[in-house]
Amino acid sequence: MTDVVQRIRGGDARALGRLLRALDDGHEGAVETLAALCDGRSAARVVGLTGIPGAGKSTLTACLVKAYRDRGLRVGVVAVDPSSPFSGGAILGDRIRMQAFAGDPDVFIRSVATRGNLGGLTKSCRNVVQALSGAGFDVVLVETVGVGQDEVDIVHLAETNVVLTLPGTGDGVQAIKAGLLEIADIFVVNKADLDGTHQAVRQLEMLLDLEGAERHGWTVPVLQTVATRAEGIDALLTALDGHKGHLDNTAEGERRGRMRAEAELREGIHSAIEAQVLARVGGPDVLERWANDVMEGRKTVAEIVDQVIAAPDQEG
Ligand SMILES: Nc1nc2c(ncn2[C@@H]2O[C@H](COP(=O)(O)OP(=O)(O)OP(=O)(O)O)[C@@H](O)[C@H]2O)c(=O)[nH]1
Ligand SMILES: [Mg+2]
Repeated sequence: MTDVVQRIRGGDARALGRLLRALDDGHEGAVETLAALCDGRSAARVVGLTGIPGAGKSTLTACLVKAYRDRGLRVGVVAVDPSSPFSGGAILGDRIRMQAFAGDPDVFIRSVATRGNLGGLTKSCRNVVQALSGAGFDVVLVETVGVGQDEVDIVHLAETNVVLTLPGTGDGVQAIKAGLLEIADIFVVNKADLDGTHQAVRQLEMLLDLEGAERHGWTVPVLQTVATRAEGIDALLTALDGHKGHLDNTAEGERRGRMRAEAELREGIHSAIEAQVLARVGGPDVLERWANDVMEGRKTVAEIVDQVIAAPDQEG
């Protein structure tokens, strides 16, 4: 076992942070270190928190961190792009909220940015989730806004997905439009201190009824929380435990595990082939030149793709 692996398992947060950076930067040996770290380790419980901007995901995440810490569990948090243009300044709020856990070696928080993430957002998040598992964290909470394909992919990293909405202005429906109805294992109407909570809950329950509330033997509950006052957290934990039990005791857990493995394989193959093909035609820099060709109408994307696929191996 390498020194790094030993240090990370021993709770060295800096070593863990360095490994995560090395993975993002594609440093040599990083993938092997991750594999060694995860070797023989049981996977962490991964819970996704998704919902429209400002629904209270970060506030609720902080509540869950505290609740799991009270159970004596080690908790990791992956926040996808907390600096999203929607949230305007929310990152400061996140910092303040998470300050409560500063200095707690059993809480590890990592932000993953959407922009400038060449290796792919999902891959980057998966690396963090896996590294946290290997490092011995019991629970990993993944916060994402859940809009756009990348983020919808990310929700598949979690075993259980909590979808947040908030009362009023038809936002509940908005979340569903964003394709979140299908991925919700638990619905939470947060900000239940505001007017319209009851309607929002009813609206969601009706939508779930319409699509047949039973999914592989699981009935999606619609809960209410006031994250700023840590209200409703016990019921949420109970629902999370219930869903975990459902996954463990039915074929659903295995089905989802297989789906996750399949997605990871597809992604791995995709990036390996891309790297191979680009290396054959002279490296990733050619993309810029080709993009210009497309922009200026010299070639179509289809023509370039055909040409790339047909290109012979370069010597050396
Ligand atoms: N009234 C009320 N406000 C809340 C509640 N939960 C969170 N808030 C407030 O709502 C705002 C947004 O909360 P966040 O936790 O940052 O929401 P978020 O979903 O993480 O937001 P983004 O990450 O920007 O998408 C903050 O000002 C919170 O204090 C709640 O239960 N009731
Ligand atoms: Mg947030």
